[in-house]
Amino acid sequence: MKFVDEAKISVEAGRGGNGCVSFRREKFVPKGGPDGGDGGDGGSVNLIGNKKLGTLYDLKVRPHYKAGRGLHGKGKKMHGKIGKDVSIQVPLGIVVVEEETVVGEILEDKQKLIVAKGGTGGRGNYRFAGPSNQSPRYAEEGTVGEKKRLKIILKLISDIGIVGLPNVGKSTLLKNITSARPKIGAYPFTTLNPNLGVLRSTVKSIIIADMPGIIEGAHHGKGLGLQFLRHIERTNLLLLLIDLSAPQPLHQYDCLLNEFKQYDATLLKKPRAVVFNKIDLLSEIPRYNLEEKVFYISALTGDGIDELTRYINA
Ligand SMILES: Nc1nc2c(ncn2[C@@H]2O[C@H](COP(=O)(O)OP(=O)(O)OP(=O)(O)O)[C@@H](O)[C@H]2O)c(=O)[nH]1
Ligand SMILES: [Mg+2]
Repeated sequence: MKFVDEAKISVEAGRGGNGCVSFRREKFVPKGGPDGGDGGDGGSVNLIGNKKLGTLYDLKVRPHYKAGRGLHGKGKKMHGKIGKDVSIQVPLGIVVVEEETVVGEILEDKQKLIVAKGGTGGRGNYRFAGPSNQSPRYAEEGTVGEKKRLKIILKLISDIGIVGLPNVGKSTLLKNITSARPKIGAYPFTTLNPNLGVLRSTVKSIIIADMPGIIEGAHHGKGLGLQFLRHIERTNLLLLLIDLSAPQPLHQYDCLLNEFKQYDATLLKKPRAVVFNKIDLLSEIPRYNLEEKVFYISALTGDGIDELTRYINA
């Protein structure tokens, strides 16, 4: 299914039904007491987390949601039926934004978030009867349901993010250490959307995300831009993958950190390691001294991968 990580939707909850004004009429009771029932509450619109979903595609193609209205109360103290809820299934990791403010998020399977609350049903006239007023001729109206325009943003949930310039071997690394089968190509921008995989042979399940390539000026929208970096905001560790066979490999390192800074400087505070890839192409491996932990690997042949996965697992 098509990967969509942002959708705008409108949600409208149901109105509450009106309370009823009614008086008991029985054969031998000419003037019975009030018996108008309550209106039913309006239905709400809810978001429900579904761990099997990975895209907001459904919301993009179907952006309007309206819950059912509550029915009016009736005589004989009959309460109106409550309106039907609408439940929208969403992938885990979504953030709900209303007018630029985050109003909620869904991180767990089956988690429910009410995004538009149904109106309340009005009380029927029998509820207002008392010693001072035995035959009230009024009932409450139901209240309106909430109505909102929301932006839903998907931020994939993963523990580790692989980032790097195009064609450095990010997807090859993901393929090597997880069960994912991402597309790999000998050209830049093979990966257009993030890929997720679960680290193989571990007790804990560690989710790794392979990102599209970043180029210098990505923060100005160059290449694929930096939009997708939202998907690493929730990771605990970033792997900066560098093609060691390219001229001036450290230039890639500088470029990545600079683009992070432009996107969101808090990304720089995340723990990170530097992984030099494609060592199989070099007869002599240059060693660099960086502040981060450094690995030398070949995602293609598997050289050095064990040490990297041990580190990820620790
Ligand atoms: N020799 C060698 N080639 C590699 C290695 N890792 C990846 N490659 C090759 O490099 C090319 C790019 O690999 P990908 O895994 O698609 O690179 P990527 O970083 O995901 O690329 P984008 O998605 O386009 O950013 C492919 O031809 C891979 O076979 C490696 O360790 N050694
Ligand atoms: Mg790729």
